Amino acid sequence: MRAPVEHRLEDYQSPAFAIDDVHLLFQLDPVATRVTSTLAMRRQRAEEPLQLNLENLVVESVALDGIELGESAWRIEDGRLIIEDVPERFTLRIRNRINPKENTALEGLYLSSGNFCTQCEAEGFRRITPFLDRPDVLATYTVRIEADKSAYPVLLSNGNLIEQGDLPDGQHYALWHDPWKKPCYLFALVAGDLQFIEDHYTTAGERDVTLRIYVEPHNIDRCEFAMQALKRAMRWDEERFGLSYDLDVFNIVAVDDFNMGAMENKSLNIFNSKYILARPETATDTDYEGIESVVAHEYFHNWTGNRVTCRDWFQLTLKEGLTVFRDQEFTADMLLPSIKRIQDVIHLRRYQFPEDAGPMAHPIQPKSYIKMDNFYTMTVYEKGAEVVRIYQTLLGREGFRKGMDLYFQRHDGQAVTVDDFRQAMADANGVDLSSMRAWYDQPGTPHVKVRRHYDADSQRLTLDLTQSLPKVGEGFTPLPIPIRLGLLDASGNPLPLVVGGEELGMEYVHLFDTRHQQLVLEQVPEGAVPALLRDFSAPVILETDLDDAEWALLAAHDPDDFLRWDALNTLALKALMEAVTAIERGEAPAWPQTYLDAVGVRLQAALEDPAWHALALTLPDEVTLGEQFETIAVEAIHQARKALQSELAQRFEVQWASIYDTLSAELDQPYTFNAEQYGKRSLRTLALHYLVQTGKAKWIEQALYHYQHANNMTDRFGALRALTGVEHAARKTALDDFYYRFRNDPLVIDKWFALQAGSDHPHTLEHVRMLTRHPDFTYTNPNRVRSLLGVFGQNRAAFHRADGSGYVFLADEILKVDKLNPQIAARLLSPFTQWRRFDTARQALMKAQLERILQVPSLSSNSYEIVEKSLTLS
Ligand code: B3K
Ligand code: ZN
Repeated sequence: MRAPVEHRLEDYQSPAFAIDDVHLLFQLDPVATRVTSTLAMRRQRAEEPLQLNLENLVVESVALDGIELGESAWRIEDGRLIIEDVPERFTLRIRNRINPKENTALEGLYLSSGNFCTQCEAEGFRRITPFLDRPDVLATYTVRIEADKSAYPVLLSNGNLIEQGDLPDGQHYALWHDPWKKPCYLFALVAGDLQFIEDHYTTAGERDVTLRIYVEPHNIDRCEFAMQALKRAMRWDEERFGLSYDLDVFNIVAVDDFNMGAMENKSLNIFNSKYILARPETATDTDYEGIESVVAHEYFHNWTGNRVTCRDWFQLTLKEGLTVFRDQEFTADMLLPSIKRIQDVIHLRRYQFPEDAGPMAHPIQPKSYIKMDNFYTMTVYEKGAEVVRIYQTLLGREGFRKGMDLYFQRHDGQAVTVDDFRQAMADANGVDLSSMRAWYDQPGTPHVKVRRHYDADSQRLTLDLTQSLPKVGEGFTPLPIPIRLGLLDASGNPLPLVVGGEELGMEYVHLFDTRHQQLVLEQVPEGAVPALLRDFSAPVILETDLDDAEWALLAAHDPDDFLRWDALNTLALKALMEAVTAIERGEAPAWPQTYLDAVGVRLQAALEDPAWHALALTLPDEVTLGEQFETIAVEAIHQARKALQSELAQRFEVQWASIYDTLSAELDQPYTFNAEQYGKRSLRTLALHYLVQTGKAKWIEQALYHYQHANNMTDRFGALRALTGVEHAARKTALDDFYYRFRNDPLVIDKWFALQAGSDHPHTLEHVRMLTRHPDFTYTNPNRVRSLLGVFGQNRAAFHRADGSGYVFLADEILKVDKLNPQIAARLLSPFTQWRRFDTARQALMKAQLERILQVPSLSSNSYEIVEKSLTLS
């Protein structure tokens, strides 16, 4: 059995050598690209040999200070090029060869639609040329690209274009220089037959920046929204954080084959085309929102990531948690803050909480890894962003800004740690934030239990607070948990908060930072209800002793948009949990009147705030519901949710119909992506879903009509989604039409695959199996693989079929992907990691597949790490 190397945070050593300057020459060829790298190097520690990382490349020659080294002076061992004797300062020149065409892992230099592109984070640069491939080695780069001019008219790299010209034999070249020191993971190169759109942005310091988005020629009419989003992001970062762009050019390139969403390479961002290309006919509101936030996210990295980078990969959340927080704040400002917050919390609970409860749980600063790529996780990104948000909650926006200013003042041009960030926040505000360390060191979602004691005589409401961290157990270190709270009287009117004789206003943030605490609220009238964790002020699971009537009061009256949503959601969850238990006992579910009444009230008011109501009237998803149980009862959960959906559909059919009609009239206008239309479309689509759930032919026909007459993808796809849930001829009519209409549009065809893979049709497994043989399915395009196999793995009913056939199918497919693209394969494994949560029969079936995968001798170390941890950790 292999012995994969585990990298540990505690083993960190600063680099033995510095690389001050890098010159790269690329002679591009699809199967045999030549790279010549000239490195100005400097020894930083005595008596150590020089060891450069390398992977999947052929070294042809090595020269030191201009003198060719014989084969005995260097050797390749365990992924390193080792040279024993080197002086204090020297120039190293390495020539090597790589094969971009065979590179299906999409790391390093590879081809996408025949164009060259790169992905180096985290450790892909070593697949381009031997290097000190670690983020704390910062250098300036000069890059010369030579390629066939007709096949690759566009040649791009980081920084400024210095020179370009023709060469003999139909070749040409371009010379790029990036004046900013950077780690090699931010290096990028693109060469291909591309067209661009251009725009300009003038910074606060009057710098004129040329902005370009490069795409394949047939996509040139889909870039404008991304360009405008980029300009909005540039403006916002200046206004909110005083951060301006620092070069005269900013280029974005969109490619079809990309492992992640996008990459923040210095001045040459490379994007998955999914996060650039949009036209109303092909992209949904969700797609538009995604594009705006990813464009902003990558742009924001220019400061949080590039100018100040990570010392090592254990610090990833330093740049990712912070940049996600920044893009969340940006989107909140562009759309509606409370809507964005609710969306983010739904997402966190749906994807991060299960990760934090399972075998892959890790602190936002992981302490060890086998493959770093496995740690680009919801925890590092989204929980990391929540932890950054805690600083802002504790320090206020102004205090947070002071901390950011000091962080850049101290660390611009450096590779630093999460501790440096925390220290800057603390020093800028003159406070001690050392207890925040606990958020970085411990895995798992904290639980906060609240029990109330009311004393009518003294008018005191005592909140008994207990925190725990089940993932860590008894020995956990208490976390500083900010609880934003308010108080409502029995009729829902806000009450002032009085603590220790002091009036604290209508809302305040209580810092709960020990295992137990009592918070005594004074002058509290009988029947008052505390509103806890407004705005989701910390990423915790809150367990209160509020009853349904109190939740309903909060749902109706709390001034905080998030908490009102959360209260209604809690009522829905409670109703669904009882229904699951009933179904398991063989009984029919009974729906609590309090909840049904609360929904009725919301429906009356829905048109006043469509966006919020679309979120509030959507039932919790099956995964979030499953998280409420020790053992996930797949069928009962599925049935309970379906039953409640049809209950709400039938009971409120008249209201849904009226909402649908009113919004249809209001939306009879050309499509624009803005908060208002977005909200209206969401609510109208939801209404249509419920109407279709009544099972009445007239509503199915209406959905088909809606599908056929839509003037934008949001509406068309919304109707199609409603139809894929029903057994009716309209389902096939619409699906077939959709395919033929968009068969030449890969991003839309991804939706077509995803819809079928996520469907709750009883034959979904058979459909998905057939779709793997569809001419448009390919194992080499990550978007397509995710659309079919990724979505299938998330489909509770289909993947978890009781006979285990879903498990066998997905395991087989993952093994195929693993041979081509280990990073993607490792991600597809994620539904298997949850195996301990299911009934014993399913556990055995899932475990058998994990064991089978582990036996495969050629298994990638990416997949090995996930499978091995899933089997051994809980
Ligand atoms: N920093 C990149 C992610 C790179 C992933 C490498 N496996 C995208 C982002 O977070 O902006
Ligand atoms: Zn990022």
